[in-house]
Amino acid sequence: AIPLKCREIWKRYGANEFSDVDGFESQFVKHVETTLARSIYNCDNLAAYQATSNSIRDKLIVHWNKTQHLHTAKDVKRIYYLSLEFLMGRALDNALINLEIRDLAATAVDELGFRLEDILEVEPDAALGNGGLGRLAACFIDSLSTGNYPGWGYGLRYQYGIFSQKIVDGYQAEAPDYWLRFSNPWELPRLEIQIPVDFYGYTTTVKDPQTGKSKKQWNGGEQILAVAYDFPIPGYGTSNVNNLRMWSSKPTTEFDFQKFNEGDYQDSLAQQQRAESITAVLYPNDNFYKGKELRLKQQYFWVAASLHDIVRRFIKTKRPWDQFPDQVAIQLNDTHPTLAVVELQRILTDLQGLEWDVAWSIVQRTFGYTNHTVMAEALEKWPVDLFGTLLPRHLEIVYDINLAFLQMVEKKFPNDRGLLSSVSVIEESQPKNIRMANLAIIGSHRVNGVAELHSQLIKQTIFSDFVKVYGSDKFTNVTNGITPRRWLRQANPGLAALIASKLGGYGYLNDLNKLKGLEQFVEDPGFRAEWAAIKTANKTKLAALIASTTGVTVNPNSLFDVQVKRIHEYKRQQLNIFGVIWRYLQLKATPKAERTTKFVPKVSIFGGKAAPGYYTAKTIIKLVNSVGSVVNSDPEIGDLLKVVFIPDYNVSKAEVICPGSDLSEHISTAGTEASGTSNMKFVLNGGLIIGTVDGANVEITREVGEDNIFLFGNLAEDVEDLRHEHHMGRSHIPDSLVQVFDAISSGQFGTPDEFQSLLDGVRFHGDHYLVSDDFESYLEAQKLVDEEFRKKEDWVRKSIISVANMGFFSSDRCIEEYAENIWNIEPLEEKV
Ligand code: GLG
Repeated sequence: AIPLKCREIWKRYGANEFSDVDGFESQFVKHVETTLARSIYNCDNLAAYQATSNSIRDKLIVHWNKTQHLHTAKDVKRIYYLSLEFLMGRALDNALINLEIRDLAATAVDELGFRLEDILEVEPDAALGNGGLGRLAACFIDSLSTGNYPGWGYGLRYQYGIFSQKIVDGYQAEAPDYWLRFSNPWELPRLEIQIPVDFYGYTTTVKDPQTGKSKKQWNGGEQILAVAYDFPIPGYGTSNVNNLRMWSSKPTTEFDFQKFNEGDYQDSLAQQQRAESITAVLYPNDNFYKGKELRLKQQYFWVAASLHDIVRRFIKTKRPWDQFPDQVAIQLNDTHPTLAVVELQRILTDLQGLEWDVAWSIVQRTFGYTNHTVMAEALEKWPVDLFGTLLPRHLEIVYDINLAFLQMVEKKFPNDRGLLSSVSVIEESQPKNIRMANLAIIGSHRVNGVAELHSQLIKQTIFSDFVKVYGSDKFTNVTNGITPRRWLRQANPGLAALIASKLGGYGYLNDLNKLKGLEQFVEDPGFRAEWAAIKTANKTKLAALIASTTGVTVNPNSLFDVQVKRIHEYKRQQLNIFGVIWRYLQLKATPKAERTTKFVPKVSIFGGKAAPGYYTAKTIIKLVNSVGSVVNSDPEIGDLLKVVFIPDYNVSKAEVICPGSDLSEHISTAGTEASGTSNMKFVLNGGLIIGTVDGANVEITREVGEDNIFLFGNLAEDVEDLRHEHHMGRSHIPDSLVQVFDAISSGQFGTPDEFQSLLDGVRFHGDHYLVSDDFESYLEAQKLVDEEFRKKEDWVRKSIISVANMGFFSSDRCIEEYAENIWNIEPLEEKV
């Protein structure tokens, strides 16, 4: 500690954060001249972005320090959110908004000779996630800070985020996303925090010198260091700043000296590269599991480092182990961090010497598990051999956990072999697998789904046998949400400002139910006109994005119909594009004079990445682009229909796309989309939805009212029967869809061979996603959309009423529910 007599000076100079334009300017110039070693003569937009970010970051760090100090001093319970993905997007604009200094910064950079918009555009997306699951984690940590909850995120600092998508001749091509090309002002490298993580090796039994009892010990084979990088997470309307800690892998020794001395220079570096490869790249699969060893290595590396950190922090409090769950809550974002259950049990028994049962009770009280999908192909299962080679001691512990669990089940349900084999952590297959979801359920005190329907479905389908074992109280629901700071205020400043002008300021941004107050203005024509004008301005902005990324000019007066999300058969972009083809065929078949009275001019907008190895998804992208090139160049059609695929859909593009939609499509086969979160983003920005009765669409309908959403399609409860019908060969393909298929097969949209498998999936291979069953109903709903869109004033009314009723979908509400029902943590606000 610093001697008392020296502390005066510390106090005098400590924590001088700026609070006005002058203060910001002086920080900015200082950073340009010293941090960046540039000057007034060579300060470009990149340097201006970095100087701005560094200035803001300094401010955040001051608050970060205070918040962390407060939490430690008050010795409060913390929530640790473990997620292999944090799809953060850009940080600067968000920080300016949360700190409520956006106007100040805009003025200052303007006085310094820059435009804030240009500076913001320089920042690369932090794209450390695939889709909804990763973006949910990002919204949640924003809400944790905003709600003053003591909480940290733990993730991996991938050097390469999700690939960037190029469209070449209509096909997806992948390019690496090296987002750290320029130094990243939003991370604080904590190079002094280096946690050794072991892999491989073997286990032995040793005598504990203290107790004389024998115990298991893991002798690791390979050791790698986890280095901490901290990302301060500001809250809105609070000075609370939480931490997102991301681990980066590093070799224990820079290189192998012995090999070097023996003249083997190349090989001496091999180990270093091996170590660094662990956090090199994010796996680009969404809702799909692929059992790669490096992925398991990533998972253990991250979990071991994070738990080591959490346990170290707990030990400093000098509390007895039994109080661990009173101080620590850990949420497992999907099964990816399930090894944490095993690792904590190992730490408590092997390293801390606790009895098995005492340790296990601590483990169970600590963890909660969130399930994000019911689809079989997404559930993680690790082959026992691979697992045991990489983590020999953990495999033993998994077997012991499973044994104790199965004994409990056997006692409760004697002789129920079927039950035992379905709930067992070990799948008795060839080869044997470890079912991570089963382990996560057994190791947690609460399991939640992410929307009402989904949480019901997991109880009735994949986890029904666990309901039998534990009762249904262990299972709960927390419907997903989104942060209105990024998804309204940042993405749609015009609409956010209009709302603020009616609701008495921006207070609604962290009390989103206040939006309800907008309903009273629905019948105010002036208000509706302003509302509509903002939508048009946002569509104009989206049209500019479309022009610059696809070269296609679209008319902002057309109906903008958007489907942007990962490309996946269950999300049914194929249903959408088949519908577009149908529309095109209908247009062509209608006499010219009647076309404009029969059809609303429309732009069909697609976007989204396909996993690099997902052939069918890539075929869908190609079909969209092929249809686009035919339709867009058809002189007969003109503005009546345009079809575009916006390449490289990511968070910052979503911020332009969501505010610019009239209609967005959330049309998954009922029962397959756990929640969806972009549905919420679109409605919050005044767009309407066409959708199936699936995921959070159900609750959006409940909130905004049935008149304000276009629902269609079969219900989840009927899906199984329909699939059965298909398998019995009793498929019926409606005539409309036959016509679409014929058009494709005739070569109207390019070489039909490429699309054959897509059509055959529907015609001959069981139509697993029920495209044929829902097609007519989809066309009906689209027809209704056209009719409603013509009634301009009514459409605006629907838009306003919908936004007014979106309060429920704030991620602040989610975090409150988690805090109360699962984590048992309280907010704590730093008083300034
Ligand atoms: C999953 C699901 C989405 C869900 C998201 C967040 O597929 O339906 O909204 O998690 O819970 N992999 C995902 O994106």
